[in-house]
Amino acid sequence: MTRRDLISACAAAGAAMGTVFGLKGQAAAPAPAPNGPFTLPALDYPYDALEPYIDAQTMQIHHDKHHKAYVDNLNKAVVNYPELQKMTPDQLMANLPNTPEAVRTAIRNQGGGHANHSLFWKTLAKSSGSTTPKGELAADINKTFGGVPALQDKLSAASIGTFGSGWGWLVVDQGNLKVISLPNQDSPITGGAHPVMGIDVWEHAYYLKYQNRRPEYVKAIWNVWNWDAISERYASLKKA
Ligand code: MN3
Repeated sequence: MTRRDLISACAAAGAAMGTVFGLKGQAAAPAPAPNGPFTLPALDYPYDALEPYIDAQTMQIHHDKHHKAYVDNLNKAVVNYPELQKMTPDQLMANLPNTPEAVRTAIRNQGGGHANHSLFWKTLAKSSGSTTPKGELAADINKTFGGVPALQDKLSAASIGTFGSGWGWLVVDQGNLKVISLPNQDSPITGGAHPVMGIDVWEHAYYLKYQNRRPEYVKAIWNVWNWDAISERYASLKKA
């Protein structure tokens, strides 16, 4: 019997078995990913809204593929944990040390990815609205850093200097503005801080347009901040 014959014989036997068990034509697929409780938020703007600073293809893949994968994998991670299913992504991050050990790493990575990107999209905008921080955020940036250019230097340096994949963050920590860098999808919330804005320096965020030129991407992103949304977020964080 040649190899080809063997394969046909096995296929025939398989088909016969399939008929017996009523599985004819049914592909052996893994269990589908649950559709919830976490869902991919829609972008508030078209993929090309941030051109030429962040290109449309990067936005599409970043949102539709990368962020979606975090959501899908988070849903898989919580499938046996009804108490985790009821939490918001931010609550998951705050309670990470108390989550079941079996899924803690998945929650940290996938839940962090979901929380971080959900914030990220909201802090970006096409060029309309305020081009500088407003209100309390503007006042506190001046007080803490000496102005927006100084914040830009500091947050850019923290982002560019992140080794490998991670984020540079502007956070509120104990009532004070601070710039930090965190690896992977670790959330500032797990460390007790509240993210105001962050720069995603995973290569998926910039590689199609900027390749290895991370500093160019980090410089470009300062053209597309949604300062209205970031300032409002800061005001509500201060109130809370
Ligand atoms: Mn990303």
